[in-house]
Amino acid sequence: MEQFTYAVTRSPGADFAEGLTHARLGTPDYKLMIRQHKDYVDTLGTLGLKIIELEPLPGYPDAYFVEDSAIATPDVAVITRPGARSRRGEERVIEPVLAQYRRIERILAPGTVDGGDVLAVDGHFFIGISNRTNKNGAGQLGRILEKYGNTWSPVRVRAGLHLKSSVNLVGDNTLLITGEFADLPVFDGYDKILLDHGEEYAGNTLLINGTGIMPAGFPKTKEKLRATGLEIIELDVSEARKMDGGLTCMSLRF
Ligand code: CIR
Repeated sequence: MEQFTYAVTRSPGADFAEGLTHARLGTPDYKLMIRQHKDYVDTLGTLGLKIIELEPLPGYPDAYFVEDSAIATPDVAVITRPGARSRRGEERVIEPVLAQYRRIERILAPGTVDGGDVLAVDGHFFIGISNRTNKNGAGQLGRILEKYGNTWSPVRVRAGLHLKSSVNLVGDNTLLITGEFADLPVFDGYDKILLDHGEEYAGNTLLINGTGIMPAGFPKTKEKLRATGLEIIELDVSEARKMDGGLTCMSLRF
């Protein structure tokens, strides 16, 4: 299982509630968002990650969802071309940060990729084709990853914003997955923990060097994950959820 050393994070700006969302969960609260974000960053630090914390990016209210602007592997950082127009430009700011640690490659127009659509499992990359990541972008990313010795498969994202809204790695060979994705042949051969109806949001659980960080308030999923022997930390991410985001989106691990 990939071990992470670094996490890039960015504090949410005071304009964060102007970001894109379909969640219809109400207006988020800035103070609470900042507190929850701090808990999140502190937790990553507690788990041993070195935090590369960036300042808010004025004019880019979604920029604290740093996961979307790059894909970092042990060998390369691929700078994306975000699928949402309002987010284009975030990638230009992340590039010089990652260039200090990794060789850089880029997704070029007309390709689009959001990092939230890219799930890495031991050198294999599932790349979601979604409203944000198009076929051209997925193909570009796949070819770059192949150059560095990885394999990939495309997955049509039929539900949720991104692939990782619904599918995530929670063990060596174990996926936490919603019903919409569980039967796809592309995921044959993996052990699967199926999310219960009403707990789909918990699919956005983040595995950091053997510990699972899951959103608070999903007891059935917590029980299922605990039963695998996984150490679990719960975090309240209610305000990021109102902006269609969650635990994986708020950091870029490598
Ligand atoms: C957006 O719509 O782009 C942001 N409001 C949410 C992005 C969440 N990112 C992720 O799941 N990787």
